[in-house]
Amino acid sequence: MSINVTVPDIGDFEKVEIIEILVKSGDNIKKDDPVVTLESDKSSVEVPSTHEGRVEKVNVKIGDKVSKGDLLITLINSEKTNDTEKKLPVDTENIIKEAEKVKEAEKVLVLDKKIETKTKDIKEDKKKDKNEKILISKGKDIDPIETQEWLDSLDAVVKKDGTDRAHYLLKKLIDEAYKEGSNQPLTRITPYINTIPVESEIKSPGDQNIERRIRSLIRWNAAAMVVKANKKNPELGGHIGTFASAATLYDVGMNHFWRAKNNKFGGDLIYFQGHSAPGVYARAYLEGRLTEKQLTNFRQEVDIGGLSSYPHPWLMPKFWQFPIVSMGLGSIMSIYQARFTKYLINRGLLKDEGRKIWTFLGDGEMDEPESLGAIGLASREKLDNLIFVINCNLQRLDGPVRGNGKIIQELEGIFRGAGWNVIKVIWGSYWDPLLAKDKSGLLIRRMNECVDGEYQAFKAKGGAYVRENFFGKYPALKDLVSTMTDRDIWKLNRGGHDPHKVYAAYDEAMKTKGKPTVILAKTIKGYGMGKSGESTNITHQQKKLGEEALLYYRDRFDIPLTDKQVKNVEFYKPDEKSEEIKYLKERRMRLGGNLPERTSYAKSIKQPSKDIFENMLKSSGGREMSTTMALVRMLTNLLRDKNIAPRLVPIIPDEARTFGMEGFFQKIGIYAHEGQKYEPVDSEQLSFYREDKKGQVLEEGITEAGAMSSWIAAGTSYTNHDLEMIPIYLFYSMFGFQRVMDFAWAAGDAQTRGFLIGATSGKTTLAGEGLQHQDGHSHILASAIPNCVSYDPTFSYELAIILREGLRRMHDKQENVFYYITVMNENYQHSQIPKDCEKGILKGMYLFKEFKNKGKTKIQLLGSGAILREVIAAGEILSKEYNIDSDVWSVTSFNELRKDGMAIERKNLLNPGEKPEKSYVEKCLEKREGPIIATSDYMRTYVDQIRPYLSKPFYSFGTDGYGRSDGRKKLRKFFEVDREHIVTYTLSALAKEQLIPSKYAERAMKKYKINKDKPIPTVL
Ligand SMILES: Cc1ncc(C[n+]2csc(CCOP(=O)(O)OP(=O)(O)O)c2C)c(N)n1
Ligand SMILES: [Mg+2]
Repeated sequence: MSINVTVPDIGDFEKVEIIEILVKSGDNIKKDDPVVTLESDKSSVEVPSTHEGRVEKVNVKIGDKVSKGDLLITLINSEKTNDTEKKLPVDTENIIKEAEKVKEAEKVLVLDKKIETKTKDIKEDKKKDKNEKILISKGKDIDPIETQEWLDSLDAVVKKDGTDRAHYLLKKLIDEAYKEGSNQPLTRITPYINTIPVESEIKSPGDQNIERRIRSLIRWNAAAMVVKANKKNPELGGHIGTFASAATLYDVGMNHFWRAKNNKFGGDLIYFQGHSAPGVYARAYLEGRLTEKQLTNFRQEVDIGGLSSYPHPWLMPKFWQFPIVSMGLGSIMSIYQARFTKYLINRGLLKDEGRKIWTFLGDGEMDEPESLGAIGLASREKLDNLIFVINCNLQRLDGPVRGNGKIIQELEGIFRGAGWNVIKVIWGSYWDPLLAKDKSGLLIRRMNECVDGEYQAFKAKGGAYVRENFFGKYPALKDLVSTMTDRDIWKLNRGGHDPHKVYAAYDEAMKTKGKPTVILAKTIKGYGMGKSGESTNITHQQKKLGEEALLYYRDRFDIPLTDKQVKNVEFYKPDEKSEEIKYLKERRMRLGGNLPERTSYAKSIKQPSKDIFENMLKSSGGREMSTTMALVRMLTNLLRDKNIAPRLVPIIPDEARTFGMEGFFQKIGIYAHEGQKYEPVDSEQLSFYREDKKGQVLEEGITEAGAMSSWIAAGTSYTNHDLEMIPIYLFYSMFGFQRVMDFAWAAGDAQTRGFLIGATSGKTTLAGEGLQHQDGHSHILASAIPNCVSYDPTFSYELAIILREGLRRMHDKQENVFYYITVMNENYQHSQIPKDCEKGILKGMYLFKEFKNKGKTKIQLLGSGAILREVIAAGEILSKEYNIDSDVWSVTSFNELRKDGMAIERKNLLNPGEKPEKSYVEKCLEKREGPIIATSDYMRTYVDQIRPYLSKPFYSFGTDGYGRSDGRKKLRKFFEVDREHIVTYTLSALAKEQLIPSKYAERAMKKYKINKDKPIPTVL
């Protein structure tokens, strides 16, 4: 049977051009195989076959314009309809359905009846109640006996049916009360006590004595490292107080939970809080991974063998994995890391081994918008592979995080409201007997009413102060601790310093399904530092401990060092055969190896065959298109390559349609961990919004920070998952680096590999949108990142060469660079690749055209990106109307030219006796005649970068100043980068160089109506 494959619904488009035919008659094709590619001026999409079969006839040719319903090909059907096999006979199916319906109806009936009688009873009771209404004064218990009855009932339910049942009943009661018009109680916050009750705590299997000794040694060495460095040179800085507060939180993880990467397991990923790095080094020292010399050289990295201040993979590439010392980045980056891990699993690229992502954050850090900005995504996507540990030492750098409130309660409310599993670890085991004894609830009440400013003071001022000011408020509480000494009171510990409580919390977090977990651990900043900074406002900055303080610290943690050794600030490492070292190593061995450790066993990706890019090197003929469209076409082609296709990760923050990428929705699907639960409104159309569990596109919504975090996760997958991926993140170029520069910097540090695409770039090229949208500086920002390679191409062949090289360098040769490429939305024709320009395209410039009119005067015209075409047009005018010859250079990257110039200049200066080498830009231009006029659609600084490496007169033009909305022509005139201004300024520059009389420039100004009195655009 012959089947027609026609043009499907393609939305509002009519008469769309066929640019590729992907099948020929005789081909055997499958359902969904692409048949043709259609391209409108906005997007390019492949049309998939609706059936499987052999192509009988192709009814269209390249260049044809088609609309919905037009015949594309005919197929001879070879589809096996196994529907009959799968389907049950209709009668059987109906019988089953009927039976099921009856069953369901019965169930509902029984339930209904139960509910009916119950609600009737309740309603009647309530009516009664309402009549005998008692006036309730707010907050006071007007009937304690009744309250106790309710509490007893609850207690009975918990005992008989468990907490889940109690929770269910409470929820039912609340819902019922809501229906009756009562105010909803605030349920987001629980009392200021531990979430896990003592009786439910899972006990640590560890040897607590040894673990305490190990922890003490780590504490000592971490503090000694900072003190030693600052003794040597007070400039070096460092932090003691932060790790001192977090030591137990890390130790329990290291001894019992965090599994390393090895040949059997992918490894948990741990985001260590940046400024607790000394503690991480101190443990690695005991493990024998770092030497004493390295510890001595903490924060002295310039000579080989030092340790970096914070986690910087760039500086310690075999050790650190995640650069998160810039506050706030750790939270969002790890959320997207957890999401990307699930993405790889759902796409079938990674085995689900139950790996976890653990993120350590400061309580002060939670004020950063990036810290909380993505927590909704984590619960929405059910990231149960994610565990946050927020070290709530109640302090940040200057003072308390919430002196007048309680940060733990505030964070509990926020995270619980966002759908996270919240585990509060507030009080240590010494509090358990007191809480058990306190039948009146007064202790919890006191705990609830104290604010963090007070809690901070309690720990700074000692046991007697706590007795008076905490317990002393209520006589009954004072009595509760009457048999305890001040020292006993002082010993009442906080949850985050109690390994039992921490263990129980971690254990529960590991078991939690269906949602992410946050552990809010209450600790003391500068724990153990005594007068020199335990829980004081200066703790964060404390980096020099005097002799007395060091001796106190030694005694506090029982470090076996003599006074003399303490005064010398010596490190302490027990013998390899000691119990401590054996225990520590054995724990890590059981957990698969060392942490943190950065490795990569990713295989490089086989590069696509040349023909994938071949089409892009040809002239577009009469066809006009934008470089954005050219890029989308290239990506479409890459998706046909079996090696590249599965590894591509297109990332878009809600601009797929702007960039003409909606064809990807249908082709590779949008990643959605729950698939698509609804019939999309545009399901009839070819490019419908198709969500899929195996979807490939990361459609992030409007979050550049989130999209960037995804890009970093994908671009470091080669080390975190041993799987090389190719992330390509397209953004509005103005909302790229400008919005997420700190992430881009961290991406460089993390050695992220992938493409960033600044779409709709150029200040005069994105017409209409105006001041906040028109980008004239993203390349300047890109140039600040040392391992970012950036390009501003004009023609599709340039883009193809750059993209191909990027793939080769990053994903085949596995170089640690990333690419920033700008593309435009201006449609124009693209010429065929000129001969021998590939090297120049990659180095940053090549000779595009020579205007040889045998004129006497000559000029070098340099242009880039969107403005190159204006420069070419100016060359033509100069040649035709003024008899001035020119060489026109396409500068694909002023940034790359600068890098080369800088390196060569430095080399020459370091070798003054030798013949100087020439930079690439100098080599290109030295033998060429005439001054240089260079123009781009970016601020002049971009172009000026090559000025130092040239010995000829040099004039730069660009788009300095705020953008504004208008058409491209007017904008280019306004910023003086249109062909008329380039001609005029060229004539003027030639006059200045005494090469032609000034009258030509004056005449041109009149001719082109250039107003000399118009102020420079930077002030407009
Ligand atoms: C974006 C950013 N701003 C400022 C800093 C400087 N800084 C380092 S630590 C710190 C205080 C951190 O307090 P908190 O998050 O509570 O961590 P703690 O040290 O108390 O564990 C500040 C302001 C930074 N690292 N990053
Ligand atoms: Mg803090």
